[in-house]
Amino acid sequence: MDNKSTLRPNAASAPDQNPVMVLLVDDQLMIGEALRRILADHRDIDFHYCSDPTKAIATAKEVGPTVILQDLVMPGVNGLDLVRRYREDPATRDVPVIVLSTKEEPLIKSEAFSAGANDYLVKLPDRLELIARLRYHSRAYLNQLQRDEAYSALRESQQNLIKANLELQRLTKIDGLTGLSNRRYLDEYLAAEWSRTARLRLPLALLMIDVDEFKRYNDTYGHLAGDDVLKTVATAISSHCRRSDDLAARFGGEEFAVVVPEVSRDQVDELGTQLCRAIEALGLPHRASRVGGHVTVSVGAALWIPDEKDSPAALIEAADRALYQSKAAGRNRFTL
Ligand code: GH3
Ligand code: MG
Ligand code: MG
Ligand code: MG
Repeated sequence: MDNKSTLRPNAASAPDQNPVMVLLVDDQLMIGEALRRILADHRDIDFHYCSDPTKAIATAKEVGPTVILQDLVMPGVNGLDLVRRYREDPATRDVPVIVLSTKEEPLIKSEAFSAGANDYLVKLPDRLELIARLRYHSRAYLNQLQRDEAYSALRESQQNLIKANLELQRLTKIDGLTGLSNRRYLDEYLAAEWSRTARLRLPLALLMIDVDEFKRYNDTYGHLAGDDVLKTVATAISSHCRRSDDLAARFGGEEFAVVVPEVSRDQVDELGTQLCRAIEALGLPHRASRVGGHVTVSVGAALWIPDEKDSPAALIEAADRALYQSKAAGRNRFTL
């Protein structure tokens, strides 16, 4: 590439692919005309002119400049105040502003930069320098916009990642078939509640629920129909655990467990009895059941104020023994 052609400012060389949208705000029509002529030959530069400083912001909102050329001395409006207003308005806040002054004056320059200007040129600026600065500021502005977009895309993907992780975390606690908590989370929750209620000297209850004659159900209706029963029973169980501290879980197979902290013996009694009645009342046909014509459950519960020295396994074992008693007594019943 030869140097002369890169330095010659004409449309054909089009050295910059980014569009430069210039807005000149200057009360002197002569300046407007002069700059229009200077910039006319450049295909990448789109020139807009506003001679009325009171309309500068409105015009900027229409034009969407990538760089503003701003006169300082205008009737009725202080150019520096206008620069400050660009900085306050969200539409123009980040648009580069080149202040045009009639003289090279350090104090005015300093004030212009303090007001939020990005650059300073003396009228009438040299054509080459003006174009170079317009392109430079415009490119910096567009690059910044691109970085902002890339940044918000990054933030969005980070937020999606966080959401996905939370969802993953949630899924590790859930039983895939029934949507109740799984055994792993039940153990975790029970251990935590065991310690908490032990510390606070509060009662903790555990209910064990087992579907009656479920092997016969599968044998009669098939495993997939059996899965549907487990889902329906699970929904019925969780609808009876309305207190925020209650936790319903699939213990394994056709067995479920409910952790109920801070509860009285009467309340546990009522919950266990209700669960048996509610599931029988679902009216799910089970013609092979020796308990009756419908799907039923047996429930056992244990309740006491835990001792932190003991393990929650003791509570599970006691609830299991009560469940066995319900089975032995004929099923479809509750034992505490
Ligand atoms: P009981 O009244 O004494 O509880 O009798 P039961 O037949 O329910 O008990 P048993 O332990 O003999 O059989 C449990 C059955 O539950 C056997 C097993 O195939 C079935 N089962 C366990 N998990 C699932 C499951 O995820 N889906 C289906 N469809 N069946 C399951
Ligand atoms: Mg002026
Ligand atoms: Mg069982
Ligand atoms: Mg069973």
